[in-house]
Amino acid sequence: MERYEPLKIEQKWQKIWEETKPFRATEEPGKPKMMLAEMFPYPSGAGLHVGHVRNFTIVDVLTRFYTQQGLNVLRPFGYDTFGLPAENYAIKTGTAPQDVTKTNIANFRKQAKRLGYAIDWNREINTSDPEYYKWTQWCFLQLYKKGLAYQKESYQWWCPEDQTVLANEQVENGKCWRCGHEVEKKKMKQWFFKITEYADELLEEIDSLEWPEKIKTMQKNWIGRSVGAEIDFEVVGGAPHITVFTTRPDTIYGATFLVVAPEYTALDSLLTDDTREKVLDYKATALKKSEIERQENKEKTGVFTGSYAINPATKEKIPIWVADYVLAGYGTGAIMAVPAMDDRDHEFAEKFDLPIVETELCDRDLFGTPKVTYRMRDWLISRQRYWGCPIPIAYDKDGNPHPIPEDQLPVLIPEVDDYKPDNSGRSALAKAKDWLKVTINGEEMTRETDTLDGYACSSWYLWRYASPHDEDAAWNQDAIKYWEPVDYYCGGDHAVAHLLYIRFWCKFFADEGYLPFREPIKRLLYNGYINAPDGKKMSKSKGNVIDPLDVINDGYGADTLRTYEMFIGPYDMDAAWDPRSVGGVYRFLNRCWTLAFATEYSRTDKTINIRHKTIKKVTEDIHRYNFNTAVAALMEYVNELYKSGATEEDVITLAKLIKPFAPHLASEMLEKLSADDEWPQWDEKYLVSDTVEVIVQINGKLRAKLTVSADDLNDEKKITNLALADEKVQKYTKSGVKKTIFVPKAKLLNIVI
Ligand code: ANZ
Repeated sequence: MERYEPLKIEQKWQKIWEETKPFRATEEPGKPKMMLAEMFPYPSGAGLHVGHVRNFTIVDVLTRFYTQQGLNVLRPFGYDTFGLPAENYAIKTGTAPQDVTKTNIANFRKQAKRLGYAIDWNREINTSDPEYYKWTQWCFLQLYKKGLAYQKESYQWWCPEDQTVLANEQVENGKCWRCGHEVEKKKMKQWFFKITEYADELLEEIDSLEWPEKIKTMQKNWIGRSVGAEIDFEVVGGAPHITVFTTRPDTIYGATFLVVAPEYTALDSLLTDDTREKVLDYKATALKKSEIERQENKEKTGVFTGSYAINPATKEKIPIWVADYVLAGYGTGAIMAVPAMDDRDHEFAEKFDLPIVETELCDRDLFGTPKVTYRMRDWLISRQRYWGCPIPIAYDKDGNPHPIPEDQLPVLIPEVDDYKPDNSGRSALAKAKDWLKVTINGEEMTRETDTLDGYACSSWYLWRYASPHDEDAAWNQDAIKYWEPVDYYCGGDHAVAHLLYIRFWCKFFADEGYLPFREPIKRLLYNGYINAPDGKKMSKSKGNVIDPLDVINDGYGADTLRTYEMFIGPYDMDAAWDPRSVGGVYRFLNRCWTLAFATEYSRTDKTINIRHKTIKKVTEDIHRYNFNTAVAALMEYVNELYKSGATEEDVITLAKLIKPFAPHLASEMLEKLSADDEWPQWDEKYLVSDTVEVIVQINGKLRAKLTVSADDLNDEKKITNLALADEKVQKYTKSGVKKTIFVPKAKLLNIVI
């Protein structure tokens, strides 16, 4: 080869890796392990985008780095394949989601291979593969057996466009996260996982994790622990009493009215013929608002129910109102309003002319019973979708749910002709008439037609990676003990939902004896987004999307793309794509190639200091995830080698250090130099920087010479202190120093006495 030809080099090494499978991982008891994974992608039809490449390359850099350091490394790969895009496409075109998924996975796999990732392709998983979702169903049944999967009738966010229920975190500003359509509230029977059972532990163990503080705080706020009391208020006229949740039971003497949420279950019992219509109108309006809107600091709204309660402290009759600033799913959905103490209540009292009474505080424990409440709700998991994991439940004649026996798993997704949900909002599974019928213990039953939230499928996939082909268990005990918990997990999304759900399942399965650890992910890297060159989000409609495969095929190659995406900025910050900088990285790799293939090596080792300095810098930077500065240090090193002349050892070191970023080029260089890829070590003795001599004059006469580090020439204070501490200087300065003048260029310090 006469010049750097990335496409040729990359093809050669990818073929070698395909054949020799160097990234296959097997348990080696006694040898230290390292497991790394990215948040597995949804394989969309559009293929990999630059965001995937950033995410995957971070994991790849760490994978190769630790492999070169001699650890037993596992880096698997998978696809999160259930979900709406494939189903919507199926509804539109009639193509089976199974087929679309297969095509998309093949494309993703090809592209990931084209990027040279060090993946153990023997551990590839796909959540819509029956071999996989059989075990998702098994997981559901374990939760069901322990009462942690249950059904409840409740108001749910409903997207009329997608015809599906949405969880709270899938509603963004009152709109569906997928399609952007305004959402509504609808009362339905739904399946939930009882994540609240683990609220305390989920909260307490956050601090032990090596996760970004930002994510830890988001999870804490999401769980939202609140310590207070529940207090019962009798209702005048015999309607059921109202229980309020308060964090300030000591303010009860100032409670001059009660407020219940519009969704309050016993609302009807509070209404009178005079108030009913007005209250129900109000309720209808309130149901259309999102919780976020209801908590915004807008003018308060509300109506009087017509009923009164008795304040157990003052024994006074106080009115009961309904208002949407009280939320249904929090606490008990009812509050005691203390307008003298609480701003929201104060505003409400002023607007509706309700009494505001200043009182003394009482003992917190006088009224009610202590109670801890969480902002987090149970996890709503049923979806009225076809393209999801079927919930393994069937109903008898009376409508009672029964689990599908484990030996009848998987409950396969039936083929249908038409993927549209039926008019009642049930998924297309309801149209598979034969499939619907099932016999359990000799009794005819009807299958559940809801499927599981995709987050259920991703709540255990990291454990499947330990033994992806196990036919007898979701995960193998020996394998999981060796490989997990995951050492590094990298993604740029799902700070709360996925990362909380997987922690919840981990704790549950640890309690059941299936996992030997209680936290699934030791270290989390939360990477930033890559934006278009104009700084805007990349999107097809704006026509500003950079296709990573174009960058490769334009001749730059995968190594340039990978190295560029690590160089683009701190990994956890958003960054804008810069085509000129891509060219710069390409030229840098070109220079590396030239050093290995078209350079006469220098025989004097003038670069020993910078070589050791670079080894240290790159090693420590990768440890601290400072991938961008590691690349910058390598660029500086190459500049220095061009200036001072490179030895063979310099170039071998360069190839080893650059291998995590540009593995094809590095492999080519190491082959040429007949060197292995073992990570190089630095020796501290070469790290001292050059020294210079500073002349010290006292009243114009030379009195001393100081030997200082060249870096210290920028530090006037340090040089002055060194001089004043010098024995020879001190002989002359006993009478005191009037002033000092330092001239760095002349390496001269003047002392006036
Ligand atoms: C009386 C009171 C007096 C309150 C006072 C606060 C201050 P956190 O800290 O967020 O848990 N509250 C209770 N349930 C509610 C609901 N479903 N919707 C809206 N507000 C609700 O807040 C708990 C406090 O928020 C509770 O304590 C209650 O008001 C209100 F000086 O009760 B407090």
